[in-house]
Amino acid sequence: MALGKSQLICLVMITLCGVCFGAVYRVGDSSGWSSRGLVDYNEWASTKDFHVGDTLTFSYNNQFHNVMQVTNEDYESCNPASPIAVYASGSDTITLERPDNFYFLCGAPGHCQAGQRVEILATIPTPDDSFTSPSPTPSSSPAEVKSPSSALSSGPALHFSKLGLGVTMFVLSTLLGFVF
Ligand SMILES: [Cu+2]
Repeated sequence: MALGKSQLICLVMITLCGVCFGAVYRVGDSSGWSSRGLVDYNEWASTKDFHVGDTLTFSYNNQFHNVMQVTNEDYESCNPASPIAVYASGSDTITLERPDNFYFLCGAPGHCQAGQRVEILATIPTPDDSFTSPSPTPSSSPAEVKSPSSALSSGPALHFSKLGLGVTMFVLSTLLGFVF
């Protein structure tokens, strides 16, 4: 084996980086974040499989709407008075940083009641789950090109997480073989 230990560690880091790239979800897809009843956001969410590291993008006109992360209780009662976090840029990207239930609503009067709220359950990704994730956005592709797994497959990006994990396991076991 021509590779030194440091090179192997490097490989592991690069591979782990690839695994950490999450999917990006635009809330409501083309309708964005709206109170017009165009989207049932919880129905939208139920068709997705959210994982830690994924990001949500809320797109909306910030003259009329905002995004508040709230507690379960405030979500159920549409209470915007004590949010955990408030976003109001009109294009907010929120990363799901831990496995948990996340609750979002629009704080404008009446909007939450009209259905502008969503509950997101983020789980820890498993290799099998990554097959159902949508492709990462183009911006995450360059890192993929540098990854060791790209030599193994020119397939769609959505297979990358699984490949990355597999390669990581392989490299880790090789590393362990060197050490012990
Ligand atoms: Cu609103």
